[in-house]
Amino acid sequence: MILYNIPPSGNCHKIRLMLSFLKIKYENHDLNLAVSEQTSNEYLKINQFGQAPVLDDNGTVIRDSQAILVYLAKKYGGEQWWPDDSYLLAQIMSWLSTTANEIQNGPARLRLHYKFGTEIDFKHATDTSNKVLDIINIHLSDKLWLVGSEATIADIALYPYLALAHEAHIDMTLYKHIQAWRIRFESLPKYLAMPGIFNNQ
Ligand SMILES: N[C@@H](CCC(=O)N[C@@H](CS)C(=O)NCC(=O)O)C(=O)O
Repeated sequence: MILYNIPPSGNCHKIRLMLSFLKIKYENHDLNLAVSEQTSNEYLKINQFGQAPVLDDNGTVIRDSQAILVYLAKKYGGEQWWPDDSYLLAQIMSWLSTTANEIQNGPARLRLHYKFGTEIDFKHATDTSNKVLDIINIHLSDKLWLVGSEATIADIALYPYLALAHEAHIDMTLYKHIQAWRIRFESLPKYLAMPGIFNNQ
């Protein structure tokens, strides 16, 4: 199995976490952004969007962090990571959608701006971020995990950009239920950090 990876990417970190939780060994391929490897002809054959993460599981190639989480959960995860119950699965998928939309367009975009200098629609990113963080915080006020009684790929999908929110200049002390969830998540066996997560909390 090969993971096409960008080290500071929260999207890639979802997959690094999932592979660690599942104790799957893999070969890591860091994309060389300095030479725009992500837009090289060779890489565009792997992912025409020119993005990471991509997982190559013995010739089965999957792009998009949410899709890769689903693939790994279903193929290698068992009942905890891919529950049989339709409603549980639907709830997990709803949080994967939230990650791909509101988290990506809110906290992740703000981080892109502050950490990497990308120009963004600041008001839209801030409004999106405030709204989604409030919703998640209230959702977690009476729950240990986003869905059901154990960590699922919904938690993995949300974790990196919430844990990196200080790099987006977001004051996470406002969201105490997210902070408590974050500590629970970081106590899971085989949890893996990434640079930035434990700086300046
Ligand atoms: N929807 C995709 C988004 C992937 C994405 O935006 N990847 C970024 C890193 S976080 C990337 O590859 N950026 C390189 C570029 O766009 O040049 C996913 O969830 O995997």
